[in-house]
Order: sequence, then structure tokens, then C-alpha cells
Amino acid sequence: MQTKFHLTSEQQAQFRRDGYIGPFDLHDRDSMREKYNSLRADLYDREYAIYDLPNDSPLVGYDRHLDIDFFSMHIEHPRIVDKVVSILGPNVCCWRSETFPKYPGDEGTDWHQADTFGHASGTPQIRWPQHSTFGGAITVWTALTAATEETGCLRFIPGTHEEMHYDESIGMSFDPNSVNVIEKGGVRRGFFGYDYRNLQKDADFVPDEGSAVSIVMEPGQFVIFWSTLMHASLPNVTLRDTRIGFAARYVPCDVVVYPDTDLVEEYGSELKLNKYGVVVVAGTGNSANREVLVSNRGYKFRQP
Ligand SMILES: O=C(O)CCC(=O)C(=O)O
Ligand SMILES: [Fe+2]
Repeated sequence: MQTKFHLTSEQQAQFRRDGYIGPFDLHDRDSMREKYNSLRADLYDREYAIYDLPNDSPLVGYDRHLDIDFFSMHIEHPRIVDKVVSILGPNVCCWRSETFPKYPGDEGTDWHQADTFGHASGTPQIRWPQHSTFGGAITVWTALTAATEETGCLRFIPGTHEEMHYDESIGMSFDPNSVNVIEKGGVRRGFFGYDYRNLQKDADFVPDEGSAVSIVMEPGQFVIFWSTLMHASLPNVTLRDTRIGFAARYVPCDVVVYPDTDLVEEYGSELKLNKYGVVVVAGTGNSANREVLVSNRGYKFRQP
């Protein structure tokens, strides 16, 4: 598809080979820095948030594109959506967004791959049509603050997106006391209270970190990757620099989101889906998914 900000055919080939592409520029560094200051207050204010959660829940950053206008506009920004359309085709939904803060001293994120996204809740959160040979989602991860090797940037193992080393149906147990205390291969890392190694299909599997790359990003840049790409992040070893990423997840609209689910339990919290819907960011939706047309604060999503 030729759209204003589509990926070139070279970029598409690179994406198919590596499983990621970027970083790309979206906001300039200074305006992103300034915006981040007001976003911190917006994130704390849950008046219009769709989930009823205490501010210390690990899920407070879920789906804030449905109540914070900056994120509502962000997920359908043409510079992002045009690129996602060149990967997924003309009908695209945003089904999830998440903030990923790493505060000074925080551990990194474990190596992982996500196909059904049921790894923590135990139930698949997305279901591709039956004929598809593939699953997962496209994640667009935007740096709201600088992501460096010191603040905890993402790490990818290029070309690993077509073979799953984890079985998300195995189930993991949640232990909030395990956060920030466990070292794996000499690096302090975990999966927000879970240990992703428990989902390994082969207990002896070790990710090939020797071929990993660090994705260093300026505030306001974004990177695009398959959720099935082997990815992780480094610990934040700084004393005062928070690193925070905003991940928006996209699928073709024929993917069914939260099949047969109206309550999700993961990371020690509960999400009631009564106000939830996908946002169609390009083309047309699918009657199997509830769609949100207007954000809780009144921002109207672009309609095809
Ligand atoms: O930001 C991180 O540390 C992890 C991000 C991640 O796993 C994702 O966006 O899928
Ligand atoms: Fe991830």
C-alpha cells in the first residue's frame, strides 16, 4: 500500500528479515520532553480511565489511549499508521497500549516473545483467523524519555520472530516480591512479577544474547517490531533518569480480540472489559470486535 508515510520496499524487506524496523522520528526531542511533564500528571489522573484500578497496580498504563488525548492521537498518527498498514494491510486496529516505566534502579525486562498475549492471564487475548500461519501483533514502542543502555533501552535479537521458543499456555505464577531482586545471566531482570523462563518449550533454551542489538532512542522516536521477536530491556542503572516507553499494539481487523472474555486477571490485577473496545485506525473493522469511536474524554477517533 502506498500511503504518505509507508515503509519503502527496502524497509519492508528489512522488516521481514529482522522482525523490526526503526527508530523513526515522530516528535522532536524538546517538545517530547516538555509533553512528558504534563503526561505524568495525566497518567496519574484516572478519572476517565476505562479500568477501575488503584494507582499502584502494574496495569495502570493499560489502554490510556482511550482516555488521554495525547495517546488517542498518537495511536492513529499517520507517521505510525501508514507504516503499520504497509505491514498488516489496509484494515488495522489498535487493540492495546501500555506504558513501560523503568525507574532508576529498576530491573530490565526478561527475554520474551508474545504470540497470543495469554502468557500472564492464561487465556489467549488475540485470535488470528483460522487460515493464518502467523500470530502476534505489531508493537510500536515510542520513547517518551531517552532510552539508552544506562536507562534501560530495548534489546532485540534480529530474525527471531518466526519461531516461538515459549508456550504461552503453560502458565506462570505471579510473585510481586520477585521484582527487582533476581539476576539472570548476570543481569537483573524479570517480567513484572513473573519469570518468563517458565514458559520455555525447551527448558535448556538460552536466548543468543551475543547477537542482540540495543535500540537506543531519543525522546519522541519510535521503533516497530513483531511481538514474536525475541525482545527484552536492560536494567535502569542511573540514579535519576526514568525511562518510559509507550507501546501501542496493532493487528489486522480480522483478528478477534479477547475472544469469549469479559474479565482479564494478570499481574495481580483485574481488568473488566465493559468499557473496552478496539480502535480502527485504518480501513474497516470486524463485527466480532467491539469498537470505540470516541475516547472517554471526547476525542473522536478517525473513522475510515
Ligand atoms: O519496555 C520494556 O521493557 C518491555 C517492552 C515490551 O516487552 C513490549 O513492548 O512488548
Ligand atoms: Fe513485550
